[in-house]
Amino acid sequence: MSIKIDDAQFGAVCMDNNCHVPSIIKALKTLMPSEYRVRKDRVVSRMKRLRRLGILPLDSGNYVSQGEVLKGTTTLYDENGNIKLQWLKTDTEKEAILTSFKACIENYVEELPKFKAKEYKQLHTADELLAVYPLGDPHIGMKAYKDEAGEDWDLTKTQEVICGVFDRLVKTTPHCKQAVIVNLGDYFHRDNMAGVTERHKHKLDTDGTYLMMVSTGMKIMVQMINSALEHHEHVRVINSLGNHDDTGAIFLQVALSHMYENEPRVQVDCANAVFQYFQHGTSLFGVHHGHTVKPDKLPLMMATDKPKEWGASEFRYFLTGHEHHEARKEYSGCIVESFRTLAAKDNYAYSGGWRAGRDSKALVIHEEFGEVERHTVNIAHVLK
Ligand SMILES: [Mn+2]
Repeated sequence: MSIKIDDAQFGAVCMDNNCHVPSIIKALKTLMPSEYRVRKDRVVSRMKRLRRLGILPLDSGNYVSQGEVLKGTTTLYDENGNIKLQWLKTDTEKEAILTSFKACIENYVEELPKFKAKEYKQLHTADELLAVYPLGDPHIGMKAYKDEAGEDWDLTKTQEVICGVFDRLVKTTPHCKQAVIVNLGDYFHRDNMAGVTERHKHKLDTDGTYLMMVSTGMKIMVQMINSALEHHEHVRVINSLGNHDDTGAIFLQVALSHMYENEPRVQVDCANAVFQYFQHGTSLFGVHHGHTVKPDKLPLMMATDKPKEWGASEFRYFLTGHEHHEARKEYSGCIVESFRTLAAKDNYAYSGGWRAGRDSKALVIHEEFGEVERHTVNIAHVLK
């Protein structure tokens, strides 16, 4: 880094040395560190510039007035060579241009609308808002290898990513009094010691033992609930049954409900059903993993399952997972949405050509107006 001396400091040195160039050079050499190179031509040209700016006096001791542009000087010397008189010639044309610019700018400012101060009014109070955190197919316990699936993925990485994304989502979501963590199913990747799918017995790519998977899954869920409790007064937890964790999801529900038994701020739903519902003001939500009913059937199913709630609600949403990609379709009376997963692609998904992006969302629901905003945290944000 080059060492510099600013105009004010340089001007002070000049004044201290009566604008005598050899003395200024000597002073600068003493004042500045040894790396600073003092050159006579630069000192002289800088003094000239500071005289034009009115920072340093001219030979006569006169200063150039601010706003005037120095064009030249006429000097009268006495018989001993001392200055008797000095006339400053300023450029009136340039002065006129500067004056007109100034007037022009002032004119523009005057023409711009001037707004009256407005009192700050919060649009929604926290009491009216619910934060919904849908967790798309976490697949905890899945293993992927970079060589065959494009990315290394294991229990450690899963924990790091899910907790990191969730923490960021909670912190960026507005202050909502209530929150619902909605596990959309396939929270756990496998549902048995053998590590095969229950229905078709396909061999799954798994990381660690069954115990290690359950232990990591519990740690992640507890971390998310505790993180949500720091930001929301009340946290509800809904766990959907997925095709990868038909029994694991039930164990998860029961274990969590016992763990938070003495915490009135946490409610854990226990339901041995693939459809679950919750309400917030005029909004009705359905939750379904997506493995037993297609999206287009869900709205009418909601109306049949919950006729009173359907009638009393104005906004209806069905949250699903299973597909691992983003899809949102509005049907008559209900929007069905599937959410992305944060999990990497295993060899099966990679080889099958699935290439969906990975992120997690928080939906903000107003008790009267339904969804009013949503926040997204892209996986790239926490992998950086
Ligand atoms: Mn899945």
